[in-house]
Amino acid sequence: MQLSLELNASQETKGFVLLAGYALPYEIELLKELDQIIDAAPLRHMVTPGGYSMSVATTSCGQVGWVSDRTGYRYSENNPESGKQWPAMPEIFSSLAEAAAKEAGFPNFIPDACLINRYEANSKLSLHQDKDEKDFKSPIVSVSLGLPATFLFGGLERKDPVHRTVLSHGDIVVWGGANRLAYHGVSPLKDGFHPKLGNCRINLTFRKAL
Ligand code: MD3
Ligand code: FE
Repeated sequence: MQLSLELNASQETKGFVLLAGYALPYEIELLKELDQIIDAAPLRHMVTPGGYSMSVATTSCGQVGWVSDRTGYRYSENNPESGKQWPAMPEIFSSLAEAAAKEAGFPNFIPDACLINRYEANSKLSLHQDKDEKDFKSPIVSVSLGLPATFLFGGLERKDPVHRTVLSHGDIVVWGGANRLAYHGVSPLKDGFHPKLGNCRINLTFRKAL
């Protein structure tokens, strides 16, 4: 009881709940599933509506996947590259995301989409809001793997001040409530070598998109 009160208090002040190292016990299983997903639905640099190729390479698993092209951003039941459905969300992915959400005070979170982002040296994600999901009441759960990255966390308006936090291998962050629509991004990744993932960072974000 005491613990959950403290968690809620820290979520109130920082805008998110960081569960440091929460995914570490599952890293082998997560990476094995990740390999299979990437085999079936290769990572690729999607094109933005503005015509730029993203420096981050993405793929998805789950009922729907996030896609971007010249016509806009959306969730799609099929991978436009192959016409096939996205790989199913592995049980270890959904159970870990649900457990993390519960820990952060969201006991009813059931993700239907997992967006997978791969960062290499200099890959970045400019400040943006996640607004393509139908349901803003559900939190977003993010699992960081591989090289550390500086995560940028702003407010509800683009001009609001931005805070920085480093996210490392195995960290899980849960973003919900009022901060679900906060501006956020990732600073250009620094070159490096991670024993399990080599020269990249992979981020899994679990969403309720439908
Ligand atoms: C805070 N990904 O895919 S995950 C994205 O590390 C994205 O790859 C980042 O932003 C990454 O859209 C950050 C954490 C995250 C996701 C959604 C949020 C943080 C958020 C929505 C609101 C506030
Ligand atoms: Fe985002």
